[in-house]
Amino acid sequence: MKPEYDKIASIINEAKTIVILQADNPDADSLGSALALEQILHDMGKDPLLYCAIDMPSYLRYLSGWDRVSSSLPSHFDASIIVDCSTPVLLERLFSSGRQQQLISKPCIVLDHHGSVAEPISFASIVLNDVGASSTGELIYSLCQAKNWQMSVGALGFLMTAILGDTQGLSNSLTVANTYRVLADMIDAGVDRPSIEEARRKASKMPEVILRYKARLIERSEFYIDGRLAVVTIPQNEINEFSPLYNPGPLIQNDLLMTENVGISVVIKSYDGGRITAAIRGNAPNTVCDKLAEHFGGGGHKLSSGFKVQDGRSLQQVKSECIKIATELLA
Ligand SMILES: [Mn+2]
Repeated sequence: MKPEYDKIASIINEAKTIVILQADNPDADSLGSALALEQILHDMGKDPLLYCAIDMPSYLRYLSGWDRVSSSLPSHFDASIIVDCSTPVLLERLFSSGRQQQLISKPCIVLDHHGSVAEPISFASIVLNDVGASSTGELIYSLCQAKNWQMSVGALGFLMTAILGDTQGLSNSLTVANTYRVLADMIDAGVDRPSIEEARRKASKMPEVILRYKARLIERSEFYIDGRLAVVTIPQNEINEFSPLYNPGPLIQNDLLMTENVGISVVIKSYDGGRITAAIRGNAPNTVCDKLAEHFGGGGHKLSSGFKVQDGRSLQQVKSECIKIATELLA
């Protein structure tokens, strides 16, 4: 049993209303984990509430309950659980709203699997951040198992969705032996994996306009370092037009990684007002994504990471810096 489990259990035991927070980059792992925890806590007699500053993207709305996620922090709660995030950088919207004081003043549990971060959540009462878990979903499963907390078939389905999201259907290197064991246990417990997979596939289908947009992204992909680094930049007007329909990163990033020689792909989004974000993905053995992101104050995994810059550096500067640092890291 992990040493953090008892502290987590005591915070939950003493609380009645518990808010579950997702960071400003919700995905299937964070939403699946949040919805699973909502059920698990409800079954324990608690009053769980869901928060995320960002509207749930359309491709996650196949998870029933997504519409219970509120973009405003509840006015009263006894404790909080932050899922799939260990850095305040990704909770920027909450901090800029000025509502963080309430979060800071109550017991706060962090459940994550991203490993070391440049800036940890200083006000967390307990951090369970296990890089050995494929996903926050898998980490929550292990926690509940160890503590004998009841997981309904519905909660297990959400946890399975979380795991399948981060591991891309058990296909990427986040998948560890325990991930298969957990999935097998979930299927034994009655989770219908084919229907979860089908729901995810259906929600991932793109409108025709997105297929055509994908062609444009492919057309303007840039390749550097003898084809080992692929870069696509996305301006604000395209974020406005296409992001609500489909996340441009996943739309193009796998194809970039399936291009011969490409070791790292970077999708850079450039927002009005100077904010620049980047999603970085890698092919083994080019396991330097976390290091590239850390250079810009971001973080993540060896094969999947991201960063955000808003210190006045231009898109061109960020791109040049990316190429320079990637050259060093890949050398
Ligand atoms: Mn995750």
